[in-house]
Amino acid sequence: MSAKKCPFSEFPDPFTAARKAEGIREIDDQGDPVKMVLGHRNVRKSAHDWRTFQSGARPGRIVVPSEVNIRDIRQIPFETDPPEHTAYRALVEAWFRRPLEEAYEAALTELINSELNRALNAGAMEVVHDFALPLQSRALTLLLNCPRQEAEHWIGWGTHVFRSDDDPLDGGKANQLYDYLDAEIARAGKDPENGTDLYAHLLRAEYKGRKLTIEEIKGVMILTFAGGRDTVINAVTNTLAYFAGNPEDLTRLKENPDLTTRSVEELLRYFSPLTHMGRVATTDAEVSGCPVAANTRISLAWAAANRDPGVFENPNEVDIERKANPHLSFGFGIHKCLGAPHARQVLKVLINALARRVDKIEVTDYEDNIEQWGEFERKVGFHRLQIQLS
Ligand code: EMZ
Repeated sequence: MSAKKCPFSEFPDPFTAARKAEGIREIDDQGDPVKMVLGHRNVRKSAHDWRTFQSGARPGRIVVPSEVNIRDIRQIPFETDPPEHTAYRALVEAWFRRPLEEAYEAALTELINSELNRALNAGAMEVVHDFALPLQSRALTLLLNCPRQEAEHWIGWGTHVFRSDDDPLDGGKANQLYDYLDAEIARAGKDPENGTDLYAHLLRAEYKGRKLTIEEIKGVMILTFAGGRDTVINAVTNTLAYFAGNPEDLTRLKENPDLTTRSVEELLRYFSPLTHMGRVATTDAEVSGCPVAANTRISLAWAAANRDPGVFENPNEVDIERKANPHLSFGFGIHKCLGAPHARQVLKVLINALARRVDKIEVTDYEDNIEQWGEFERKVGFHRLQIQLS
């Protein structure tokens, strides 16, 4: 759809040839290989088959890069399987759908508008650290239903809770989140009956006829902090880069705000903020004609599936009016992203605010964030995106 091509707003698909050839490709991850599943159909099929491809192996093992060496707390419900998964998920499902309520959307709109005021007043800014990170952190206070002020503390943790600039697996860094959560759970534990935040909600919850343990509560909270951090930051940053490179689409949204919902889905498909997520085979299996041995890992490459030409016409083009859009950016099956309603609202409100209030976004400098997965190099976002806004 977009006529003009700008290098900064392009997110090329590195999987085209391998997806077409075998549809699966093995990569090494710290000596524990992963077979990346690349085609839309097989990604969905494997995600659906939770009996064969499990999530509740050792904590950290389904994440790629594996986090087994830096944490032993199970993230919940993410690293569990049925029947536990079903029961855990039931405890948090309604809470994570609160973003769809009117009052939540109104608060998010106020929040995002004030972030945008700040940006417009400044004129120039670095999007990743000065816009996306504070926006993600402050918006998260709505999901936790905790004081906005808490975010100031989280902003200091940077764009990822388990990764730092020089260490992609920073166990020491994880401890600051864990210590913070211990203190917050203890605080909420003083008056769980009257608390209105997510901690109090979890402290009151009944799991199979008993209260959750502190370890379980921590498991849910770690996921809440970690799962939607770099992903949302990338989605927000990439959205600004996209409209900088494709101003005609911002104009179309100004003229037709009804396109917002479809734009959100299409940008999510195109950006695929989470490249893939692993599973561990419980038995010898076969995917895309390739044997997968018991106790080895596959990964469900959402990003590759989202560019499958068998499912998406012109998969490498952004079409903000794209109709059928069965993208897998939030995963698929029973583990489908819990934070999706929140993330979708953030993008919807952001795009609305940009369309109403911004005339021009100009990129003055940038540094791509390129992930390396075996032979594949994938741009997932930016380390730095300097823009001018008016
Ligand atoms: C895990 C993961 C969840 C993991 C949906 O993704 O996000 C990653 O960023 C974290 O490192 O621990 O929470």
